[in-house]
Amino acid sequence: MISKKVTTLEAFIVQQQKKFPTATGELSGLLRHIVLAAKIINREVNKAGLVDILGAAGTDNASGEAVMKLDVLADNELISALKISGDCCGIASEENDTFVVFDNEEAIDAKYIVCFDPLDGSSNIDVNTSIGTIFGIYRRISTSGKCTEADFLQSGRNLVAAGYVIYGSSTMLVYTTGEEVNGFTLDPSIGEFCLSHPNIKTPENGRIYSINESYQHRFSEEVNKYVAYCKVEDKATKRPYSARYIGSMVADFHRNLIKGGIFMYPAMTGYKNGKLRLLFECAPMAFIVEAAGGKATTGTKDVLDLQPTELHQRCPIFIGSPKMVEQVQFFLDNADVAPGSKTAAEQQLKSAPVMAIDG
Ligand code: AHM
Ligand code: MG
Repeated sequence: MISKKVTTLEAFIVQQQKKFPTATGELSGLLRHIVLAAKIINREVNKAGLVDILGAAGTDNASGEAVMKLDVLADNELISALKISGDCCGIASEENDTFVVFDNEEAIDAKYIVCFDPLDGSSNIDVNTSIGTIFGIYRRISTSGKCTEADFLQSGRNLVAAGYVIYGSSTMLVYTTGEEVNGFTLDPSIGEFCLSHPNIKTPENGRIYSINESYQHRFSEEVNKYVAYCKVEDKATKRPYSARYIGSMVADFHRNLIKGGIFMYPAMTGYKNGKLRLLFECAPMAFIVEAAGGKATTGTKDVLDLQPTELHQRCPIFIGSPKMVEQVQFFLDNADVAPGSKTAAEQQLKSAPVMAIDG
């Protein structure tokens, strides 16, 4: 029995659309189809533990059906859902070398394109760790007909909407059109995403830093100094911070968004632009974090201001609570502060901006 008011995602989308009397419903239609694909991906992710019983990827399962790798399956589900939506003229995805044009009659002139990472962190599937789908929606630049590469090479500032789905202890969709960020939790018993985290604001400051520290010897001195700073004992700023790194960006980002923290994937030797992709991972997450009051920088500019020149472009990223991003920027901009040994880090603290910790 329903004992309190529940807002389903569907009802929420309708409410939002009513706020814009000139809205055509195309964006709402797109979101509905992304959500449909997400529910199917969720179902398959939940079954992943059975793969050992049913057969490994690339082989046949007990019923003789080919078992598809989950990231390929997720990619296919999103592509077909978006293609039939009729509201999207093409997509670019981390799984495909080039963009995919939808030239079916109902889609060819549609005004939106979507960039996505269908299953981020998919190396974690085997060990039951949270993974996610990340998406960003842009208005096309060309006016009609088949979409072109230029439609995809847009800076994050042009995003119309972005979101992610996290397949975790529960499945959640978090999305924004640039104003509020709202979170919806999937109730599997009714198959509906229900509003559970309205108007998410990320804490101004936090006590969590997320970075793959095993690459320390490849990071710049400035990045290492910030990491050293995070570990220094200091009551006033509630350090040391806690290190938390799952290796699944959606999961690390989601935790930090809610609790306050910073996620970093910097440039390093061998990866001059880091590992993560601008169009499929960094720009959508930057759009979400800014709408939630946070910040995202490459170290030299806001992630959202970076103009892509190729679909699979990577970029360094420092993203999360605004005061923490400002703090890492301080270290990145001041190469002359002493390196991060404990004594030197204590010296840096004197010259670093003073931070108020919110809890
Ligand atoms: P993927 O898109 O191939 O899954 O890779 C992206 C993932 C992110 O989710 C995560 O933050 C990062 O790779 C982890 O990389 P690393 O193992 O180098 O720390
Ligand atoms: Mg990825």
